[in-house]
Amino acid sequence: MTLLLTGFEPFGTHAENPSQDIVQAIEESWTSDEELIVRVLPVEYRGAGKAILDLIARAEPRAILMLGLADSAALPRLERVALNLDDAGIADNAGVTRRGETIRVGAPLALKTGIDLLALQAHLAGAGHGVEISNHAGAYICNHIYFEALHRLAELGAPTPCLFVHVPPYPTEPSGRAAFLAQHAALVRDLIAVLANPGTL
Ligand code: PCA
Repeated sequence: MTLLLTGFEPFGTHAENPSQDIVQAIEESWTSDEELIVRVLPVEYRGAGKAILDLIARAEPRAILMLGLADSAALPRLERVALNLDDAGIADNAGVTRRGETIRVGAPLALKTGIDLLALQAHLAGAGHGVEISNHAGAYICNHIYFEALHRLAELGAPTPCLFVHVPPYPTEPSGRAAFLAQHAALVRDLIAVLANPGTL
């Protein structure tokens, strides 16, 4: 049984994506015996959607944590809900723009993580991590893979803990980057530990 951790490539006007650097830092420093699969996904509706479904099918992860960048975030955001909707003003990295498109016809308009986010937020606060709870992951690629993952797990009837977390952009001061990365890597390690053992909440 494995754990799955994903981040995203840069996109739009962003020359870099901290979610990519955070997951790579975790991969490089992972010492646990438990297998961790780390993937940096393309910022493409089709490519990222296919990648997450393939990973679920092949790896059968026992917990899934997905990270992406939210430009407007001041604190990491625990995303509660994924919408069955692709709708963004910017194209993806393959040049595809989607407006008002249903992801899975016949599926519910929204799906919710099974994780108790209030309990998770309190647990993380106890470990020194300030995080926000968000009810809207947007309607771009992050939301797309979150919806696809939650939908597939529901289809499978799998109780697999699955969470999307948006991280803020890097601080503008270059000197703050190392601390930002260390803080977010520590948060992600704690999140993985909880998702792998949800009874700790
Ligand atoms: N953030 C975008 C897509 C990739 C990423 O890191 C989003 O919020 O959808």
